[in-house]
Amino acid sequence: MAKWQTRKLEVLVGKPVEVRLLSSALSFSMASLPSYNLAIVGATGAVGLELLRVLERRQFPVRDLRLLASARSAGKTLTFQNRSIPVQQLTADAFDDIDFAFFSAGATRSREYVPVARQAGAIVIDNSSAFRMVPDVPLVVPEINPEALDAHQGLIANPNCSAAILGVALAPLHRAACLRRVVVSTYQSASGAGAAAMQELEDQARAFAQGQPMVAKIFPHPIAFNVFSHNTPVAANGFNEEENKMVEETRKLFSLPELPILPTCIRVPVLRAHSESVTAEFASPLSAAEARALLAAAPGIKVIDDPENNTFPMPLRASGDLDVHVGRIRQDPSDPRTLAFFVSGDQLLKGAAWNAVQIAETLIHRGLARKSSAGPV
Ligand code: NAP
Ligand code: 2RA
Repeated sequence: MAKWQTRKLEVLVGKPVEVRLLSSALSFSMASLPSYNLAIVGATGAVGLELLRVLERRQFPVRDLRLLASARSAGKTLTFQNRSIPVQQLTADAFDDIDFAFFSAGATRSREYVPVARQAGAIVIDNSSAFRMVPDVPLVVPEINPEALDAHQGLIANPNCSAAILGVALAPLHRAACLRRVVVSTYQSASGAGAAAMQELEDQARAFAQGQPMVAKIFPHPIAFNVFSHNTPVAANGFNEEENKMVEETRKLFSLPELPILPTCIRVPVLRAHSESVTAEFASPLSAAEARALLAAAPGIKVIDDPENNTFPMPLRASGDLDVHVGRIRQDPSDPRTLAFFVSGDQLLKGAAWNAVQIAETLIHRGLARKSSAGPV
C-alpha cells in the first residue's frame, strides 16, 4: 500500500495504523518464474473450468497441464491458452511428475486420490471439504492467514466459498478492532451447487417463460423465482451443513476457536456470485467511515458504497471479478462497536478457483513450493 493511503487511513481512524503489506504480496508477477506441471481434478466442472481461465488470466507458468475428470468426460477436450487439451479419466497413475494438483471433484474423490497425489510428490490444493478441519492441514485465504502455509506438508485446503468471501471482508476490520461476534445471512447462487445446478436455473427460467413446468432435479425445490434454505442436510444442532462449515472454517481461518457466529444460509435464483448480509461486533468502536477506509485499503476488496445512487454490491457486478465487493456499510446506532455491511463475491473465483491459484502463487513466492511429503492424511 502506498504511504499516502496509510496516512489517509490514519487520519480517518484517528490513530496510527499498522498495515500489513499484503497488497504487494498478493499481486505477484508470474513472469520469469520456473514453470510447473499441473493437474486439475474435476476439470470439466464449474470450478475446474474457472481454474483454467484463472491460470490463463494470471499467466501462471504452466509447463504441462493434465485435465482429469470422470470416465464420462474422457476423450472430451478443453481449451487452455488456445491449445486443445484432452480430458483423461482420473486414475491412480495420473499424478506422476505433477508439481501442483488442484482438486475440485468433491470430497469423495479427494479422500481417495489426494493421498495418491501426495505420494507421487504433488502439492495438493483441495477445494473440497474433505480435509479442511484436519488440524495439521492449513486452511488458507491468502488475504487472511498466508503464514499458515509455512508449515504445509503437501496439502492445503481451500475454505468453503461462503466462509472465504465472509473472511476477506472481515479480515481488515478484525485487524483494526478485534472481532467479537458475527451474524451472517447468505444469498447463495445456483452455481455453488455445481455446473448442473446452474443449468437447472437456466432451464427453469426458460420453462417458466414458455409456460412449461419447472423441473427440479438437482435442488429439492424450484430455484427459478424462488428462495429456499440451503440444500445441505440439517444437522442435530439445527444448522445445515453449509452453516456449520461457515462457523467452523471462519474460526479456523482467524485462529479464533470460540468466535460466536450465527449463520443463515439461503439459496437464491442467481447464476453466480454469493452475497452476504453481515453484522459484526468488535471489541472497540469502529465508525462506518473508518471501516470504509480500512476495507478500501485492503487487498482483494472493492468498496462499492454509493448511497446517492443507491448502488451497493450486486452478484451481477461481482461475477468474474477476483475481488470481493463490500458496501452498505453502516454503524449500529445502538452500539458503536457493531457494523452492518453487504458483500458480493464470485464464489467460483474467490470461493474456489482464484483462491486456489492464489495459494499456489503464494507458495511459490514464499519459497514453499517444495515437493510433497508424508503428512497428516
Ligand atoms: P461440478 O460442476 O458438479 O463438477 C464436478 C467435477 O467433478 C466434474 O469435473 C466431474 O467430472 C468431476 N467428477 C465427478 N465424479 C468424478 C469421478 N468419479 N472421478 C473423477 N472426477 C469426477 O462441481 P463444482 O461446483 O465444480 O465443485 C467441485 C468441488 O469444488 C466440490 O468439492 C465443491 O464442494 C467444491 N467447491 C465448489 C464451489 C462452487 O461454487 N461450485 C465453491 C467452493 C468449492 P465429469 O464432468 O466427468 O462428471
Ligand atoms: C454452495 N458452499 O454454494 C457451496 C459451494 N461449495 O452450496
